[in-house]
Amino acid sequence: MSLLEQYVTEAYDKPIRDCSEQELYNVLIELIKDQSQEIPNNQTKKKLYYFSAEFLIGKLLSNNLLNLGIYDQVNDELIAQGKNLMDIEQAEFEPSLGNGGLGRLAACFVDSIASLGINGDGIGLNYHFGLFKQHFVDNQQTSLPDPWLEGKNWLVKSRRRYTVPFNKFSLESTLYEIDVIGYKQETKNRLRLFDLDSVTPDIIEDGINFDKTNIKENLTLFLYPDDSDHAGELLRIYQQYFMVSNGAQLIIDEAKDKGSNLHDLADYAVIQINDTHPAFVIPEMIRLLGLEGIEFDEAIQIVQSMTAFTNHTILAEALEKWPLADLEEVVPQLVPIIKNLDARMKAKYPKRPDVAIIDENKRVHMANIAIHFGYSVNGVAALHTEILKKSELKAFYEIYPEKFNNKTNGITFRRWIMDANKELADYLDQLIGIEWRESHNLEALLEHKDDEAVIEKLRAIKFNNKVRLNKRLKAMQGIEFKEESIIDVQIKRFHEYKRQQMLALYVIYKYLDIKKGHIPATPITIIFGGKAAPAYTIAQDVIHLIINLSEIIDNDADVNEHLKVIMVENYNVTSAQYLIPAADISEQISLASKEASGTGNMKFMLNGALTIGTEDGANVEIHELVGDENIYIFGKDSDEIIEIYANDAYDASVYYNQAEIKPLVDFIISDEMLAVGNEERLNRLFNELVSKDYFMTLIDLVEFIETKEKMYADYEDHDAWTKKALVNIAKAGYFSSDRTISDYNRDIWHLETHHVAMDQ
Ligand code: DL6
Repeated sequence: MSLLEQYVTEAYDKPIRDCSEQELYNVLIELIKDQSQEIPNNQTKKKLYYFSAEFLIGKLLSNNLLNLGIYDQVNDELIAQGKNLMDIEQAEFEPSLGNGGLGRLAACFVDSIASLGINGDGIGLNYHFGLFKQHFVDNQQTSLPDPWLEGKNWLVKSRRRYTVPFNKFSLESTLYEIDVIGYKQETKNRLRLFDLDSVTPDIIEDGINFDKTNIKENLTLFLYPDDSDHAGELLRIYQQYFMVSNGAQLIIDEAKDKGSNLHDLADYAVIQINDTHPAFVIPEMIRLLGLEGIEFDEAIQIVQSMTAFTNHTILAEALEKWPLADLEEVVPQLVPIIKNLDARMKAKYPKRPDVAIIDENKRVHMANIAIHFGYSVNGVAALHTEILKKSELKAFYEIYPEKFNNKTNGITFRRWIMDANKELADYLDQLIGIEWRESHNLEALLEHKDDEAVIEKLRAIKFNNKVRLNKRLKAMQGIEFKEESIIDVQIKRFHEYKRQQMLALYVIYKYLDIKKGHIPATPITIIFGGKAAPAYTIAQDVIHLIINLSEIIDNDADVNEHLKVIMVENYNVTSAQYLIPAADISEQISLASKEASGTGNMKFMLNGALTIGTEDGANVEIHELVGDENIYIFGKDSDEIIEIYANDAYDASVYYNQAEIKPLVDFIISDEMLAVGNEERLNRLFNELVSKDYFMTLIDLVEFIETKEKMYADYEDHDAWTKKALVNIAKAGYFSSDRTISDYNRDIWHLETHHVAMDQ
């Protein structure tokens, strides 16, 4: 009897073929958890603690089977019994513990850290309802709780509990852990998520609204609760402190268990702060070391020598600044420490208010704490790091040039090709051998660039992935597209700088052009996916515009045979795993200088989609790798955009009045649009675009349209197109997160590894 049969018999006393998908899921999760329990935790002396508000891990069933090395065995057995893993995985709820790129990066990183045999755990919070579940009503986004904890999940309750002191009360935490099984590794790591037993859904009123003042009952309900009012701001501070205080207590305990006297804590632990949300770990660790009898000056030194910071954005709004008064209200014990750190920096740099921790408005700059009192600051793509050095963090770069380094982001190939695109992965095995599964080096594929059979097979795989996506969209949203169409995808958080509104204006262009009788040679399907923050009105207006466009086009018999627009509901990691392998075109069209890196761009490339993009974030590095002929670059570059901002030289109305642009923008408030849409939302979006347009949608619009038209025309030469796709796949190896993590480890963490570092 196989292991799976044993588990099935014990749980349900019937053969595999008679079990439901749900029953098989229940059995498999237990089987995997038991197998993973057999694997010892990585016990090397020094350990990385990766602190992050988000870990967007996605479903884990397939990924864990893959990393345990039993995917094929289990899948074959299931197939023999008339079952398959993809159907079974439908029973798994996707953990909703992240928002976008930052959280997904953290998930790729924990996978790579474990797969390289590095001792490193993720530290975060166990949000019961995640970010939110997106649901469309009247062509608009609504937000609902996302109850991912229902049913069987991967969490294992630990016996560790800590007391976290707040101003008016203390809270005792519960720790849940998810095993992170590295790819074919002998040891494992953990994702450690702190929670509170008293948190309850009972206080949710409607949608995602709840009493923000009831901390004991709301603390870990949602990720990024609305902080547009005072109570919301305080709640964010409660969450952040709860995460870091628990994490810091855990670090001290684990180091002591291994024999640390805490003076040598930096020999046992290194902390990576993922963006500013966990930056309170610095004053908290100093405070805790003080309680352990370590002098203040020494505590600062210890913490500084073990803490590194990653910046993920140059948008000022995301560089958190908390009012000192809020900290007095929530965590008064941190205030004297932060004031002391601030006073030290003001004494050292008296003429540099731009590097102060507490500014003249008594706001605490979280990034500034992390930069002064950490030993490393990194950006996430070459261009991003240069922009940090030249402008956003210039003042700090002048003081601490040695702290700055770049770590271009990466993606885990285990999820983003081996799991998401099994047919392509298996075909690559046949073509270039299986070494790529460990090395992630796919360059050998280039030798097959002129092999017609290979080109044909790659196209067939792409088509099969379109069929797979179509089935899913039909099941999830009752939507179908033409499988022979060109699939053009923009999936990411909704934000004006990412310029989904520019692609929506292109849709309007194409719609009007088809109405004029210009029929595309191949039908076009343009797919959007992503959530807009509930307090971000304009981003929601853009979603509304897209859904309206989709309705107008669907109902227009002149156009619907040739153009389809789809807005994927509740876009998440699972839907990305269907969308990316099916895509022909990857939309990476942010305003240059604003996208720190992007990681979707890398996933599309790896799966053979061609990028249309600006010279922004990691697009620049993709461009360098694949060469001009295998990517479609357009628009102003980052130097030009930075200069325009510096001179306040953008006037949206000048662009709006151009003959090519005006009809497209006017269509937003046309009778046709107003017949299906909400007047207030559409007017607001129109006015924003013509009078403000802070992220310069219109500046690149004409060039964007020309580039898209060229791209669609090029698609008609299927062989030439697929050759370009092949080059993209072959060059994607650099963007493996194993390479990124090897770089972090080589330059920042200096931890033991049980895997030969990748040679790129
Ligand atoms: O570094 C991961 C990811 C980048 O790829 C994206 O370019 C960037 O937008 C994203 N940053 C954030 C910042 N969030 N906050 N707060 O998500 O990080």
